Amino acid sequence: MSGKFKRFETAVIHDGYDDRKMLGSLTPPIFQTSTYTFDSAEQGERRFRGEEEGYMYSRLGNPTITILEEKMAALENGEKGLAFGSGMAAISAVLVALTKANDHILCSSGLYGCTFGLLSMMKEKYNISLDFSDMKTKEEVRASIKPETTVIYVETPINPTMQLVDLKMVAEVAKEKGIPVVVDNTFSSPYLQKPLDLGCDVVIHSATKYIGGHGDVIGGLAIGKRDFLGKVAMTTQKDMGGVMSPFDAWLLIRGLKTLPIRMDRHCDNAEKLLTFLNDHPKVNHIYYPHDVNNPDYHTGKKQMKKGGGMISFEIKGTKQDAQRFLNRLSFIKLAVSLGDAETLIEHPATMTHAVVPEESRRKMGITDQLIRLSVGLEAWEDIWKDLEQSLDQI
Ligand code: LCS
Repeated sequence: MSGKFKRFETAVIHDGYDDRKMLGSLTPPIFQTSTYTFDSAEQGERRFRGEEEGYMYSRLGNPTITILEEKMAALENGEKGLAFGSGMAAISAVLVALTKANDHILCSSGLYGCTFGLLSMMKEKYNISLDFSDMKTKEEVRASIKPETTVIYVETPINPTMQLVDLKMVAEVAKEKGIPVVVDNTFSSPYLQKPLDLGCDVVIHSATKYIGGHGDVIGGLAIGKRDFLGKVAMTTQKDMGGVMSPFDAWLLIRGLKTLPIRMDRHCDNAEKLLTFLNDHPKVNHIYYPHDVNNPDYHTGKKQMKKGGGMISFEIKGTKQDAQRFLNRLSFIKLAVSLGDAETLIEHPATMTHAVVPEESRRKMGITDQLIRLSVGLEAWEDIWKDLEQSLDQI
């Protein structure tokens, strides 16, 4: 851990915050201010020149947000964190900072729908070329790298197919060529997986998910080297302006305190459900990182502390059968997003990944029968009872 505390459970609560500097306030104050006063014109000049530390304007920095950024940097073992108004704001700020017209981006074989949308827009507007690779071996990664490759962008586990990419292996190949590896760590959170420790360069989170954990915030984070994120802060973050609100930072700091406890429960519930789903005659394929039948099982065991709270599976039948199954659930919520206390379920082909053209969707393995389950914190017996009664009706 790069912060004060070695153990995750302590760091998540205490790192990044010093109550002595905040009049003894146990919880961080919300600095609900847009701007900051200067003692003198000269001080204002020094701050804008970067010669003196201090706040100037909340798009350029805010003390509540700084607490969240420092906490996340400590948890991911990074030098610096930056908070954004959404996961997509974080992804776009990082990718625009790392590319220029005519560059090439090498991506994992699947991506969250809006990330795919963003990259498609960059391709169309700036002639940035894209390749998607399974990244199963060093040779496969090397073969996909071009002289104009400036970023390797990886999701693992991949939303929603749960395929995995060996981050250490990809980072080793990228190092040979001096190409930065950006990893979307949303599905794992730093509690389960630490891409920077495996040699990757930038970690991204949709903080909307496990970091917040309560379904009440949209937010994003990027963590990495001080130099690079300092550059992002003063260019694509400052000038495109996708910043977080202080109140949302406060909610995320609060959510983070229970991340290890929540994550343990998400994972334990998922492992229980896996067994029952495996045995149900209406369930076809199951995709889960720590499932022994998963072809990426060894990668999952190597780089993820536990299997996570996300399970995808295919319904035996048609698209209509999959939709009927979703419609007949009782307390499980039919909703996109993930990582909340409530169990959420969705249909990727028509919801989160509807923007991906059908052919690309098929290549990614997103069929009309695929269901994505974000396992919540309820009693697993109740979650299974609800899934089972609906599966039995197909
Ligand atoms: N990265 C991943 C892996 C995601 O799953 C999402 C959102 C994002 C980035 C974008 O984050 P946002 O801007 O929404 O904070 N994923 C969603 C999903 O699977 N269902 O609804 C949103």
